[in-house]
Amino acid sequence: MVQAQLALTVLMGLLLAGVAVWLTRIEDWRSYTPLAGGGGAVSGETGYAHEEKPGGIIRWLTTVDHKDIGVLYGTYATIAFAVGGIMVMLMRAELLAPATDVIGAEFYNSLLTSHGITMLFLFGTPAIAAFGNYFIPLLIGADDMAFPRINAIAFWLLPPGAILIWAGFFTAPIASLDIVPAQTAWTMYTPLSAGVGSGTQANVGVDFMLLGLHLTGVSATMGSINFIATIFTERGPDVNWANLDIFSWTILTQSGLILFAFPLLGSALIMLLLDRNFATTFFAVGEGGGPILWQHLFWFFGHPEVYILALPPMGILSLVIPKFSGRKLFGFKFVVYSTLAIGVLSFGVWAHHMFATGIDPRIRASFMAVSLAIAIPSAVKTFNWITTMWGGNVRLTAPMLFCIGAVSNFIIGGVTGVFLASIPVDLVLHDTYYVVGHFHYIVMGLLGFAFFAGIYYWFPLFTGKMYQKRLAKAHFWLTAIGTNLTFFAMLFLGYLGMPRRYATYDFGLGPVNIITVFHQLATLGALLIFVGQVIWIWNIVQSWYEAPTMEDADPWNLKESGQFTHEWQWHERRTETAIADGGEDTDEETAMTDGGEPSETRRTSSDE
Ligand code: HEM
Ligand SMILES: [Cu+2]
Repeated sequence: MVQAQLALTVLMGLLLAGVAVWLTRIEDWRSYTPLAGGGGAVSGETGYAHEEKPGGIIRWLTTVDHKDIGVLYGTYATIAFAVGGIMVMLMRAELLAPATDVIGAEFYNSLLTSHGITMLFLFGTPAIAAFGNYFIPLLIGADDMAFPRINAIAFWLLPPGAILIWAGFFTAPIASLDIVPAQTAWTMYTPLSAGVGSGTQANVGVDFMLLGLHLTGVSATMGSINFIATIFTERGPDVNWANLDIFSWTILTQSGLILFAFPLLGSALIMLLLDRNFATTFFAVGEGGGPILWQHLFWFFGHPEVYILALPPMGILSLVIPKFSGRKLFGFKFVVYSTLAIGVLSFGVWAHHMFATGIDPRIRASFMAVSLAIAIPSAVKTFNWITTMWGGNVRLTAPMLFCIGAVSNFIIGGVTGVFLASIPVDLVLHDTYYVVGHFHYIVMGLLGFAFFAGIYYWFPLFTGKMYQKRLAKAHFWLTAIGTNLTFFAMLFLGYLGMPRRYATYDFGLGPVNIITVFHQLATLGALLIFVGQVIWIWNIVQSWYEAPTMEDADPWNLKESGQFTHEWQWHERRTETAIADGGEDTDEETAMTDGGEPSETRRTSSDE
């Protein structure tokens, strides 16, 4: 034992020495950062600072350029989306029939836990950070984020976070390690997750997951500080509070929410880790705060978290819808006010997740009132989106289709939320599939759709190319039909009394036949969504590599309606320099090592 530890220590020492040697051998790696040589980030010329970008993998490991970091976040989020999606396909396969006959209950529980955590923490937040990093500096006319290095650190905390969160799946096959994935569900309710006593989750896999979550929380907090500092201090000379774009407003509000919510999650996670490993009794039954304390702490973070995820996608909708309606966003000011109102109110509703726990009915009623109130600013946004389209010159491009889909889904998600916010209804529907249907209408129906709207809208800016429109429409219709099939079926399942988080519904009571049909419809819908996403990936990758480069920097005819905003102006400058440079026939090889972004290469070469 001692010898093994000694050997391990020596090995780790050698590894560290190796890393140190490797770092010194990378020739002058400091010069790759924008602040080197007199502060590139504050120099007037955008692009100048990144002249010395190294090629290949080193570039991506050392980059502090906001656009590169945006790409890293985006790639990371896409991988997490795929992992979470494959997990849920296995779960849907299990639910095709009442008995547990496909993957087994324990594995189902592990997948359920990881699916939720993956989609919220490894996909949702990073996907928003991808848009934020790439576009906020362009939208507000900044050269980069306020703290480029902190930006890079925030991203690089995420891969270890994912490895820890998924650790149990890698180690489970090695029986001697005895580390299995957590089965706590994403809410990690105690006493189940406290791991004290029989029948609870004492396995080290849970500790790994908690530590991984902690890393993602630190990452999100660092990112939010960066966004706040950037939007406050790095705006270009012609950008002020009165004409700040709507997406930046939502990112600013969201960052404020993160700043108050995520540190609280971090503290709660530490308390849980202490309860698990150091015999403290914060959440112990009958002592300390008890399991209800965990629920308060978790949901004080958890409800703001749902708006942390929802506000920036709402910002994307507010930004894209006017572009394809040929007119300005209706009631811009009120959309901003409603964003701020949601931000404030979202900290006053957390106990609507705890209506069924037996908390004081008077407290419960006040949470019901605030929860109903938060529907008002949400509805203000919805009406503003609809009024913007009303009588406008609507063009049904792929981004616009996804926007309309997102608004429609959000209406169903929001209305079901209002149902759940009223105590008597919630007491019937709590912990049924109705809740699952409600929040998936929002997380898939609003967030997912808004992300796709943003991706298609900015794809020409990002790659200088156009996606294949037919495939994009196929992607939309498969996703729209699949989403509504899956999650509307879940609303019915909830009414039928199907509890959530079960691997089986072979209960021997209740209308099992009808429940089976709705579960099968939900699985069919999930399959449609899955096929849609395969088409999406194919479209993006193939168009990126093979579509011809566009010379027109205004693919959406934004100039016509006077909406050729900052980021497109930047794109136009870039396109023009590239063409003046005769850069079209850039060597394919360099384009590839540059991360498949040929226009980037051309810009750099034109700067030299
Ligand atoms: C119109 C505003 C909304 C209202 C009034 C509302 C209300 C509620 C209520 C009362 C519950 C608890 C149901 C239960 O467990 O019995 C709930 C659950 C949930 N809501 Fe909403 N909601 C709203 C919007 C949103 C948004 C925008 C999101 C996500 C971005 C969201 C995500 C969730 C999630 C994830 C859960 C389930 C948490 C869990 O137990 O795992 N909701 N909602
Ligand atoms: Cu909530």
